[in-house]
Amino acid sequence: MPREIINIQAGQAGNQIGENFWKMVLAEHGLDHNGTYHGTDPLQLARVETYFSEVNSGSVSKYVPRSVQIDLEAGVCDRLRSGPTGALFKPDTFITGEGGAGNNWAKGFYTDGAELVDTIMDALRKQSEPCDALQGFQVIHSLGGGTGAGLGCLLLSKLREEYPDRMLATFSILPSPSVSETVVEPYNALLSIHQLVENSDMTICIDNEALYDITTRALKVKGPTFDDLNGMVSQVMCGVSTSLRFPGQLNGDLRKLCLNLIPFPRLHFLAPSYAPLYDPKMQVFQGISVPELTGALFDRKNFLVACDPRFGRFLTAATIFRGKISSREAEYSVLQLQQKNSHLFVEWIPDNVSVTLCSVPPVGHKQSATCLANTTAIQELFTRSLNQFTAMYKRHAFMHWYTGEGMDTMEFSEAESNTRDLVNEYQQVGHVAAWSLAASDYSPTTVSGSHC
Ligand SMILES: Nc1nc2c(ncn2[C@@H]2O[C@H](COP(=O)(O)OP(=O)(O)OP(=O)(O)O)[C@@H](O)[C@H]2O)c(=O)[nH]1
Ligand SMILES: [Mg+2]
Repeated sequence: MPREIINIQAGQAGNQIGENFWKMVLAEHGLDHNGTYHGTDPLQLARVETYFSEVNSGSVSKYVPRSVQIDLEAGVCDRLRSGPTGALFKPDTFITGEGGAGNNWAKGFYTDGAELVDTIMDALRKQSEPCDALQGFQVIHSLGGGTGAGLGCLLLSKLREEYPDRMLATFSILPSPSVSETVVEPYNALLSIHQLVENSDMTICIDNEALYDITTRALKVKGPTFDDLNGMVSQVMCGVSTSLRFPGQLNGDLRKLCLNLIPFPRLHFLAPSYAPLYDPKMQVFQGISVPELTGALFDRKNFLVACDPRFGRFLTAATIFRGKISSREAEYSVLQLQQKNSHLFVEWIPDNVSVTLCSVPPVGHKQSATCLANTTAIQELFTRSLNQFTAMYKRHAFMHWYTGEGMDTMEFSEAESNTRDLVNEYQQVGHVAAWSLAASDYSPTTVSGSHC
């Protein structure tokens, strides 16, 4: 019986990343841009219904993404509709407004977004009704703008109300000054984190700062575009969802993934990592062993969040290896890495790193590995956002844009103190203060030639 996930992509980042994600998922499942199957491997169709509904028109089956595309302006969705995958989506799953939220979280959450939210919930109901066993929803959005962040969070709270027993997962893009210069992004990000603490079960944090570093340093892209950053995000999304989309011994679903990764409900912000990372021109010269892949997964340079895992502790982690890799070898190399770096893993959760294998590699690669880490080092990300937020908020700069949409300044103070509490909670459970760990204490398996 299929266990379905409904995808929601909101705002510019959400829709642009979504487009890239669907292209990659189509290729992995042997589907063309219209959703018609041309593959040869039965594994490709075994669990395809996690993300696609099968529609029979005449003698041909078409696989249609179970997805809703929303934005408060029409431009990005129009581009998506007229792009190579435009015919893939059901036309009535595009829901757009007109003016955009203009980077104002309050417009997305309280005013313009609130006007559109019932229409969106109707569209989601239409998607959920035919499902056999809906696992839950995944939202792709940025936290720096008005639509993906404000309306995205409003939708999460509505989904929580209407589907209290379904999982809510988010792929959330955190803003970075290296990529965008919109001044109010720290406000939008913190207001979103405040909501995500309560209304998401699992938030996979993707930091534009880290994406920018990876694409320029490891992938050697000069002046990366959003398309370059989004390629990286999609690879990680495909890696993370592997065990949901292909059969395997764990027969994974979102609930199991969350159960194993999240020991405390508020601490559900995960840092993903990916390996191998290298300049595509160098691909033919690269060979990588399983211990090297494992070492790279736990290396700071491979994390999609700009934080240093050596300055925190891993509460839990889930590793997913793809390609022809033996489970014994993968499990052994993960265990070895843990033993060598035992001070970085909390001792009070035994076996806190899970290993999943999938024989289907990403298209064009022989092997890859993805990790989702629940590391206390992620507090660096929140501290960075908090500092930027506080610098402006103590002067009440730009506040009139938000209060003009009917927002109360109290909500800003609450967002600030909730995030500060979150940082403290990570510090408490991590127990090892950053200063007590010298960088030289960390010795991941040596990685040579696999990444920069
Ligand atoms: N990685 C990535 N980040 C993006 C992309 N597009 C925008 N961003 C980032 O997202 C933030 C801005 O959010 P957008 O997604 O553009 O905003 P929106 O949700 O459309 O909201 P409004 O335009 O304000 O209605 C900034 O931090 C950008 O750097 C993208 O395609 N990929
Ligand atoms: Mg926009």
